[in-house]
Amino acid sequence: MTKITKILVANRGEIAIRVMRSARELGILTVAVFSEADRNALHVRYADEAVFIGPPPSSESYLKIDKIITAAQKTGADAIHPGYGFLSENEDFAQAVEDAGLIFIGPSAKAIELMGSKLAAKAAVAEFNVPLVPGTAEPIKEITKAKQVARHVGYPILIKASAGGGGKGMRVVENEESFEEQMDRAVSEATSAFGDGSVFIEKYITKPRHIEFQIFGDKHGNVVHLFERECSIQRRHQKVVEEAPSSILTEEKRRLMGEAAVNVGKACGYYGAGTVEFILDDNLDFYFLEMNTRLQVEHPVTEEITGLDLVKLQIKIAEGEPIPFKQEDLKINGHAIEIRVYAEDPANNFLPDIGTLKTYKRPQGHGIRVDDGFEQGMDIPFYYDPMIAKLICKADTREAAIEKMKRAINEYEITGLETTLGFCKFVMEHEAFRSGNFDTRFVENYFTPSVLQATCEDEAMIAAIVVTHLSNDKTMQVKETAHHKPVSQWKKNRITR
Ligand code: MV4
Repeated sequence: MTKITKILVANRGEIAIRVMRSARELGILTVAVFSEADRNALHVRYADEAVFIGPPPSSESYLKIDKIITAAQKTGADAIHPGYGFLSENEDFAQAVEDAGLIFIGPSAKAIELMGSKLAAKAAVAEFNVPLVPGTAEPIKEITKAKQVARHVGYPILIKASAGGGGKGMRVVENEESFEEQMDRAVSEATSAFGDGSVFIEKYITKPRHIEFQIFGDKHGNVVHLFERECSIQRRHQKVVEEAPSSILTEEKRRLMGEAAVNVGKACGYYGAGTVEFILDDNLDFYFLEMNTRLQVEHPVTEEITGLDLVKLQIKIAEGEPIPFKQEDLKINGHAIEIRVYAEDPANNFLPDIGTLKTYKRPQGHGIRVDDGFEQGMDIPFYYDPMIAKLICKADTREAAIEKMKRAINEYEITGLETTLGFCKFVMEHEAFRSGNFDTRFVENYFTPSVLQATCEDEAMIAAIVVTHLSNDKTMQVKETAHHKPVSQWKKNRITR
């Protein structure tokens, strides 16, 4: 057992702050790293110490392994937490941290490497009775043999890059005639994108639901799961809404999937926090897809329904402590939903709309949590992911959590840039979401920018009506904006106070 006394957080924004908060509660000192673009960032101010690591592009700062390790050594940190993104799933980084005599707060470099190869991952878990999508378990070498497999599992099939993941390097093949052409493309794409042209085929599940299980392993061989997160509401592989628990799992299905998730962890000798991704077909049969070897953006919904602090758990495990509870001690408490608030314009193909947070007021009250890294007046830097915040609502039931989320969205005030708040409100109000009857095609099936315009016009109309009945300064501003720019200002001057 090694007590950690000082953690360097190799990340920025909300996740850096999230990690530092838990460290501080454990009496552990914190070190931030920052690029030129983040001199005034909140994670820098929050930390006990901060080290400058280079120019704004992440390739010259947050992705520089030696600069980060040097910063840890210089400040006397004894552990590094990678957050998510950046170096969090880089086995060379994990190894370099350990080689420098520091503790990597995450899994072993070996586990990261194994799960980074989709084929190696499938091979490893197959021996542990984890259901896999029908297809090939080895890289495709011969086209005739591959065609045989495809014919056997049935078209449409999906060609995936072994080194891909998160939807990168996938190709749907509708019939045998286009097989060869698509295969050639997939191989050359995988070669240029990942430096590894290995591809494999799977039956294409056409309307999958994406359900992932949070697992934790310790350094003593114990693995548990912390139930599931439903992440089917996504847009181009970017999650928009996540919730726990999933409304379609029965107790029995949850038990079976949880067991499979634990087996995935056991298959790779996993320790730390990990996420096992499954897809479910319309029979609700589930298949292992891949494993993410990091703490995920959406971890707060799991924290809300289990009452556990996942970052503290990560730190304890990194120190060598055994998991402090048994699987059967865990139970789901209530329902939690997270939405991601991005500085993107849903009316304009979700183009990043970076700029200054002219007004920034968070919603408050019982069951509402906001994880963010900004304050009013700050700029959203252009160099990084444009996520402004995660808004998490927790209540006794799914219905109550949805209603709470609607209130929270209405009370969130952000001006100066466009955000995905209105888009998330659209999801919360949609019948398919409310009924629980949706799959990963929700956004493409139901969303067009015109659904926002409708909301906007309604609000402009309501604004105009309110203004005719009231005449204080505040509502006068609403009137002006609503009248001059009714379309693009739809969420900037909400009057639902
Ligand atoms: C699939 C699939 C259908 N059939 N595999 C996308 C992300 C990557 N983790 C795997 N993905 C998929 N794999 C088979 N055999 C559909 C997807 C998929 C998807 C999966 C989860 C969440 C959203 C998705 C959106 C499009 C496609």
